[in-house]
Parts: sequence; C-alpha cells; structure tokens
Amino acid sequence: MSTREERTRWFLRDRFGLFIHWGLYAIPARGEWVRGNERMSREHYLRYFHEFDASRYDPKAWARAAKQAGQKYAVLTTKHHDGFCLFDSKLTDFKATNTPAGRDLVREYVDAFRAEGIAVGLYYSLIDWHHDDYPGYGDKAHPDRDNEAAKDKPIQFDRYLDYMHGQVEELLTQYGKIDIMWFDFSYDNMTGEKWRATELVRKIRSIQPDILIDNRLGGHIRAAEPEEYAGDFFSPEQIIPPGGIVDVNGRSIPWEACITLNDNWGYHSEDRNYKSAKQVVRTMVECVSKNGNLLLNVGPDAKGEMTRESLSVLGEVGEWLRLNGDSIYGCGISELAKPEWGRYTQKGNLLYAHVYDRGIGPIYFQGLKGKIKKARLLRDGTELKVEAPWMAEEYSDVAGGDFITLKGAELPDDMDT
Ligand code: FUL
Repeated sequence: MSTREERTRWFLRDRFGLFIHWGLYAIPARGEWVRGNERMSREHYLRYFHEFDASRYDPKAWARAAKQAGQKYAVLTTKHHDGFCLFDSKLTDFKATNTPAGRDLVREYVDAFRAEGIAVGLYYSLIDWHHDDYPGYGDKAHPDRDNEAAKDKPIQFDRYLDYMHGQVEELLTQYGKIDIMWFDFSYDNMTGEKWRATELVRKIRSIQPDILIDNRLGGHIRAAEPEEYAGDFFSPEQIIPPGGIVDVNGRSIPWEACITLNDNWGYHSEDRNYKSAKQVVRTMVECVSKNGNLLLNVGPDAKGEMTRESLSVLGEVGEWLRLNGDSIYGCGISELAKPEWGRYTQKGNLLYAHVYDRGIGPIYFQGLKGKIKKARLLRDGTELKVEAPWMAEEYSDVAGGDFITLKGAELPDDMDT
C-alpha cells in the first residue's frame, strides 16, 4: 500500500483546487445549511426535490472554467448534510435521478473533469438530515427531530452506518478512478470509530489504493498517528493556519485551506461579497508560502450555472497563474523569514519573491548577500538588476542582504509581481 508521502505527492505539487457546493439548497438560495438553519420540515424541503431540474448543468463548462483558472483538482458535494444525492445511489430514492433532472450528475462531473485532465474529488457528508437512522446534529440541524413524533422514533445508527459505507462504496466503484474522498465532518464525540472509520478507510483503500482522504473522519493526523483513519491531509476551513501545520516532530503535514469565494458555500442569491482576484491570488500565495493548498469554493445556482462574478474572478486568477504559475505549482515554504514587502515561495534553489509592497526603494533580500545568481521578472522574463545601489552597500553589509532594482518605477502587477 502506498504511504501518505507517496499519495500526496501530486496534491502538494498541484496546490490549487475548485470546491463546488451544489444541491437542492441552491433553489431557496440561502446557503447549503438552509434546511437546518430554518428548521424546514421534510415536506417543505421535498418541494425542492420535485423541482430540481439542473437545466443548465454543464459540467464541461465548469471543467473548462477550472482549467482556465489554473485549478488542477476539484471536489464536488455528492451528498451534503441535507442527505440529497447528486448520484444514482441504489440505497436511496432521495437522489438526482428521481428529480426532474433525471440523471446521474456525479457521473457527468467526473467525466467532464477527467477529460480536462483535472483530478477528481468527491465530498460526502457524514451528517444526514434526511436519513431516519441519523441521530441528528444538534436540534437545529435536524429539523425532523424537533417534531414530537420523530423524536420518539427508535434510531438504529448502525443502519445509517451501513447506508453511509454502502454509498461510499458506490461512489468509489462506479466512476473509475477517484483522487480525493472528502468527508464532512466529525463533531463532539461523533468521531473516528463512531463512523466505523477503520473499517471504512480499509474498504476505501482496498478499492482505490491511491486515493487521498481528508481528516474529517476524525483522526489526529497531527500527532503522527497510524495512517488508518487519520487522513492524508488537514482541512482548515476559512482560515490559513498561521504557522502552517506540523506534526509532533515538527515536520510539515499536507494541508488544504478550503475557502469560499463569497460568504457562502452553497448558492446564496443575495451574497455579493465576492473576494477579488487579488485577494484570491494572495490567499493562494499565503497557503503555498506555508506549504499548503487552496481549495476555492463556488456555489452554482439552482439551474447549475456558476455566477458571473465567480467566473470572472476565476478567469482573472487564471490569467495571473498563466504568467506566474511557476511560483505556485511545485512550490512550498522557503527557509527564509517572511520578507517585509510580501511573501516567498520556493522550489529547490529557485526563490520566488511575491512583491506586494515595493515601497520607494529597491527590494531588499535579507540574508541573501552574494547568494543571488540572477533575478528575473516571472511574468515576462525581464532581467532584473541585483545590486547594492548608492549608499545601500553600507547597509547591505550590516544587514547581510542584497538589493534588487526593478526597472521602471511601478510594480508591473498590483496583485502580486
Ligand atoms: C462545513 C459544512 O458544514 C459546510 O456546509 C461546508 O460544507 C464546509 C466545507 O464544511 O463544515
């Protein structure tokens, strides 16, 4: 069996992925938690099930957008907390094939992304507000448990676990090679063996030996536990861990920050708070400068289209990556301290200086005196001068740095040069 180090090699090289939250909740358009947050009854929610037609679902267009954005892998919600399945599961009727959409939407997603050479991940929620044998995650999150009749229903949790394990098996046997299994999530004492995690992970690895599994089944990857269900990578949500993530021995652990493009995972029709391309680029650089990945989320609308704003930001980020991708793919943390003017990423003896704030003078490279063989502007290959300008020599000697003079007074790119 492959080791975590072998399995994660491509992942640590590829650095940038697309997260897609899509399901029935795109119809009420108030985010993917809408059923739980608003305590919607099953009946109310079923309205969306009878209406979901995915009439503009074109995963090839999604895949093209991801490719142009420079994203190397994708993760789609095959089932979120509401329990609705985008795939044709034999184990439930609550699935896309039984809606007006009438087709297996996961199959089309997998095929489209594969065809663009993008690695394919599947998100699967451990929480399930639809399944009768799911105990609920807090009152708020399981509306059915709020009504008296449902409260007294005896629950056989093992039945749910059989169902959940069975669906994972379906997902991993029916769509060819899958690159990432993204579980969501453990909480309180619902963690690890409560999900029969060892059994589940063994099964997953026997079907797809090289698949990556996130850490949300509840393992403690950090404590260098056995790899059983500890997972292959950490999944910090809406944050970038300040010092990256290291294990008990101080070694860097693979991680991926998942971050929304606006303020919601699932489609929210009133949420216009989109991050700019500049913010996304800098977030991605921040992750890579700490040895992490960025999984950037978009929430397509009820018909299946990504919003204009999402597509436009993805396009701009892609244009930046087209010119500057060498400073992201295959790169990681630098041993040098974070510079005052921006960030470093590094690949072997190539150091990438992401200049955010040039200030008024030349750019100073602390600790690199005499070590810079040459410097080039990444976006167009322009030669940059490495020198100690007048007066700087003296300070350079004191501080042990070199100065790089950029030709021209302006930074060529306001996002990140
Ligand atoms: C969370 C979920 O509850 C959110 O809805 C979202 O899927 C996020 C990625 O994980 O914990």
